[in-house]
Parts: sequence; C-alpha cells; structure tokens
Amino acid sequence: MKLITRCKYLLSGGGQIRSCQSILFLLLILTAAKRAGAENGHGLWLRKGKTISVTVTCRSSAAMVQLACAELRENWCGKPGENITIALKPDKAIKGDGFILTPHSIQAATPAGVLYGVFDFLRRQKCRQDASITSNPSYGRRVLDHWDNLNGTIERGYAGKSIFWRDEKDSLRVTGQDRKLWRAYARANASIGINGAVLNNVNAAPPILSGRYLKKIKEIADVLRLYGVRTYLSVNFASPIVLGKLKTADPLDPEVIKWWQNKIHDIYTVIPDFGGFLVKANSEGQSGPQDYHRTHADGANMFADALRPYGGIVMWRAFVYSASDNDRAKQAYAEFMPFDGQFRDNVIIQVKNGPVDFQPREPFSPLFGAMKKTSVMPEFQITKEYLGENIHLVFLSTLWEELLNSDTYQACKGSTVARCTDGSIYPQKYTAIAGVANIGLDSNWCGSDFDQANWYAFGRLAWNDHLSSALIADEWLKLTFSPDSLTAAQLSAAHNWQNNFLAPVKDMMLKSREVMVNYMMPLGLHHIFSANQHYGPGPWYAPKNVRVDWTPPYYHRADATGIGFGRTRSGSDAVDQYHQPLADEFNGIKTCPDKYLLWFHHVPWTYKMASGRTLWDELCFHYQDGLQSVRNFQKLWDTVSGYVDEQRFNDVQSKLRKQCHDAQVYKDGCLLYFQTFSKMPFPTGYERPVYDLPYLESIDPLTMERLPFSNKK
Ligand code: BDP
Repeated sequence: MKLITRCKYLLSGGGQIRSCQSILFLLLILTAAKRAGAENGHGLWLRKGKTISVTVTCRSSAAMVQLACAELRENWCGKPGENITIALKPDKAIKGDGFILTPHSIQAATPAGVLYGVFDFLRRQKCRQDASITSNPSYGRRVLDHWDNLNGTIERGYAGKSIFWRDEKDSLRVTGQDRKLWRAYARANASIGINGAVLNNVNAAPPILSGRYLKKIKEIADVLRLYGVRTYLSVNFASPIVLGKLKTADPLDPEVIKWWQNKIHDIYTVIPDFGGFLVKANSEGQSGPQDYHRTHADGANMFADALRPYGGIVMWRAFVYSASDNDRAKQAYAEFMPFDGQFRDNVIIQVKNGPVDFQPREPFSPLFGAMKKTSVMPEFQITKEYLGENIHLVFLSTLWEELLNSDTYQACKGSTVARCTDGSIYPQKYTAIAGVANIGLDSNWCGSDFDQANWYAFGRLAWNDHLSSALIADEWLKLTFSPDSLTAAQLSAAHNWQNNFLAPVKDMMLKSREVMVNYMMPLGLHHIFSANQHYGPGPWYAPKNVRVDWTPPYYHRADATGIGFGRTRSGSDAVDQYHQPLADEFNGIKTCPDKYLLWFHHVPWTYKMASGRTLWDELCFHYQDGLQSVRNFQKLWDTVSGYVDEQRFNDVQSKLRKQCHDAQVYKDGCLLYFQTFSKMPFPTGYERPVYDLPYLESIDPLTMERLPFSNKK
C-alpha cells in the first residue's frame, strides 16, 4: 500500500522522474504491488477466475434456481461454449436437498438442492474431480452458531466484531453495506451446504426477542434466505421475566407458556421459515427449568410444543455441569440419560464433541449413541477458543473426523458418532449438526487465512460426514490458493504447484492438530490453560476465589506420585459411561490408548510406556516433537513463497513465528511445572528449556508475552 502511494506520488510529478523509462518501470512495480496486495482473503474459497462462456438451460423460474444458474454462468471454468441443463425434478436417488450431477446436467428436487448442485459442480471443475455423482446431505440442519453479542462483540471471537450486531446508537439500522456482507456470508455458506445460522450468543441477552430486534432479524433473514440459510435464535430462559415482566419463567406455568407462544407467533409472522431456538439452560449461571424444580425435558418440551405448529425445532444444549467435586466429564451424561425418551421429536439435544469442553483432544462424549430414543446433534467449535485462537495454524477437520468416526458400540460394532447422529442408526425426525462460527468483520472473515479452512471443513463434513480430511484439505487449498490469480512469474512455476505447494502444505494441515496436541496437552492432558483466556498455559493456575473445576490442577492432578485425572473404576468411574468394549479398554492402563491415557488414568511418573520410556520421558518427547514440528512448518512455509501472493504469505509466516514462540512457552511452562512434582531430570537428547518457570508464571496468558511490555496480540 505504501509502495502504491509512493508510486502515485512520483507519477503525479512529486518526485524526480526524468525519463519515460523510469515511468514505465514504476508502472510495472505499481501493477505488481497492486497484485501482491490484492489477496486479502475476502474471496474465501470462492475467488473469481476468468469468465468463460457456457449455455445454461433451465425451465424453472424459482428465484433460488435462477440464482444458481447465474452462479454457473459467472463461475464456469470448464470448456468454453458447453451446454448444461438444470432440472428441478425429484428422483428416487435424491434425498432432501441432494442432487445428481452428470458432466452436462444438474438435477435436484428442491431449489436449494439445485444451488448446492451448482456449487458442487463448480468445485469439481476447479478441483478436477469427477462430475458424475449423486450426493445427499448427511444432516438435515447444518448450522453455524454465532456467539455474537448484541453490542457487536463476539464471545470467543478472534476475527473482529460481529457481522450482524454493532454497538452504536444506530445498531439496529441496516445499511446497504450490511446487506452486501450478509449476502456474501450466505453465499459462502451455501457453497459448502450450510443451511442455518443462529444469530446470537448462547449466553443469550433477552432483548433479542424484543420488537426492535425482531425487525432487524427479519432483515437479516430476508438476505440469508436468498441462499437457503435459515435463521435461528438463541434465547434466554428467563425472557418471560426480564422482557415480559412475568413473575416466573416456570415452563409449566400457563402464563409463561402463553408468553412464549405469542413470541413465537410474532417471529413466524415476519419470518415464516424461522428455524427455531438454541437454548443454554442451567449451565454456567444461565437460568433454566431446574430453577423451578422442573427438568430439562419440561423446559425443552415447552418450547417444542410452541414451535411445532410452525415446523420449528429446539436445539437444547447438554453442556451442563455444576461446581461440585463430581467429575465434570460425567455430569452431562448423568443429567440427561434419565430423560432419554421424554423429549418431543422436534427437540434435538446438542452435545459438544467431548465430555468436557472443545479441548485439543478429548474422547467422544458418552451421550453419543447412548440416548437411543432422543435426537442428538454434535456441536463443534470452529472458532479456536482452546486451540490457539486465530494465531495457531490448526486444521480442525482431523479432530472432527476423529470424533465422527469414533465407534460408540452402542447399537452394534460400527455405531460411529456420525451414524448415531445422522439418522443411519436411530430414526430421528430431524438430524442436525452445529459449529460455533469463527466469523467476524475482519477482511478475511476468520482472522487468519488458514482458519477459513475450518469454516470450509465444517460445511463439507456437515454435508457428508464420511469425507476424509485429506480430501477436504486438498479441495480447500486448490480453491483458495490456486495459481490462476498469481503473477506471470509465479504462473510459470505453476506446473510445480502440485508438488511444491499443494502436497507439502496439505501435509502440514493434516498434521497440524496432532502437532498442537503434542506441544499443548499430549497423552490425554486437558484444560491446562491459564485463567479464563484459554490461550496461554497455566498448569499452575489455581487462585483461591476461582471454582476448582475452572482451574488446571483439577484436570491434570499432578502430584508426587504421578499425573492424570483418574476416571477408572477406582477413580470417578467415567469409563462406565461408555459401552463395552470401550469401558474395559479405557479402564485398563495397558489397553487405554496413549492419546487418552492421562484423561482416564492417574499414572506414576516412572510408569513404563509401550515405547519403553518412562511416562515422564514420554511426556517430554511429545512436547519436544510438537515444538519441533512447528519449526518444520515455518521452514516449509518459507519454501512456498513463490506460490502465494505476498499478503497471505506474510500473514501466515508471521503467525507461524508466533505459534513457534507459543509452543516453546507451552513446552517449557508445562514441563518445568510438572518437573516440580516428578523430580525427574530431562532425558538425554531432549532440548533444554529456554525460559524459566518464574518468568513463565508471570507472563500474560492472553499473549504469552512478558507483562507489561506488550499485552496485545
Ligand atoms: C466455554 C466457553 C464459554 C461458552 C461455553 C458454552 O469458554 O465462553 O459460553 O463454553 O459453550 O467453552 O456455553
């Protein structure tokens, strides 16, 4: 940018330009600089290439079908002059919004299906995949949960402020710019099959249901609908009291029921295709039915009955735990299992992937597959609250793939989490999956280029829960970094793109989550973050005035004898919430997979691991491997500079530098602290710490830098 301004200044006669040659030279630099700065990431995986002519034949005049035709014409990148037919016509092979593609046709039973078919067709062209396929969605509702507050901030958001709300006097005003952004957002979602958005934080502010906000919600819904994205809201259980001035929010109270019925009627009057409610009740201080000695089923069913006439659903969260000595990992199962079969068929219990909280690694929540008479949906976190925010490069697809493919054994062998929730095993009237969005006003939407891959991966897996992360990474890289928009010099090197860029960068993405687990919390360690920031390490963090289950020592339980929680039958017995053979497998120290060892077992420091090392040495080498791998990522990224535009190259490079620093802080912080219990020396061949413990304990957990010199990321 500076360079452009400088060139403009010189060209306008402000400098010492004396010859045409110099002007020509400057023009060249100017063009190059413009190109280099052109990729701010706003185009996501939908970057525009050259337009090539194509003839699209379509009989339907439905608005969404016409939109799909326009997408096809404008983004066609196949042979020029081809004829493509679009048909809005049912077929017994098509389910829901699915579609059938042949190299010259796109057929679907619904307008949204046509749109998804077109986007899939275009993706296949760009990624050079076969275009003869029938594709049906795994989940009916594929929803992004925005944890956006009505003042424009985003809880656990790392990509700027909300795209929906803002903290200004005119926060409820809607501008043309807003509509343009919402449209681009809806289009990006549709391009990967996402068809729902919860517009506000699960920690819901009651005013969202007031008439003023409803007007704006209608405006948003009207834009999102163009691309088949339905609007949902998070609601606060206490709204009848706060907003309706009732004395109670008891879900069995006739006045309360009436209040909700009226509210729901108002919503559907202006948003006829409104999706329904997301509810966080009796969790982390939020109000809920238990405040009135009612059950989760009473609460959820009250909403379900009021929403049913309009086809709405209730996504009722199972993220509940109380500040007791009882193992937090066991509480959701203990609270919800007794109500299996008591929920209405338009209630879906929304379960986080792991039993604690979106950690870098957890075993799957034992509720998956166990609730056999209740609809259950997985909840993922796309925003990386516990995985390095928008700084660390972590491709979450492998984490989600691990969860979806986990065998619960609940119905039979092969009862994976995916099959237990997508309707393959249990009949569910509605199937759904949610991801906590990582989207904000940042020009690249997600706060970093590689975090866009996580939005993309969520959509792809929600559409097809059997996709491999390797395929998803391959597609995303081709769409996001394909060489068409590079400079001529870079283009000439494009034939090496596959080997020198695509293959190594894909490999980095696929390893990135395991690498993070290694430098942050290997071998089943979890929740050892400092304070409420969930960014820097804090295995030592245990202030007296903080709930114990919000402090790391509660989770790692390091002492002179060993480390790990102890959830076996001689401990909290969380293992028995799992179906056999998993319960026995997790219970046995020899049979428990290493990756979950310290989740389920309190293990002596000198315990001999399968590798032949002591637990202490094994822990040291995992941290070291993690750090070393980030260094390798840095080296690798430097080799691809010729294949990436300057802006995105530099952004990724500087984030990797910070990630490397942070990995060192994690490695040194955790091991020096645990060493105060193990009292064992660092093994031979292990790289010595570069920081000391007092320094690490004094740094700002938000930045992992020394205070007070810097306290922003
Ligand atoms: C925790 C987050 C908190 C959320 C909560 C939730 O730290 O900000 O409100 O989850 O999911 O992980 O409700």
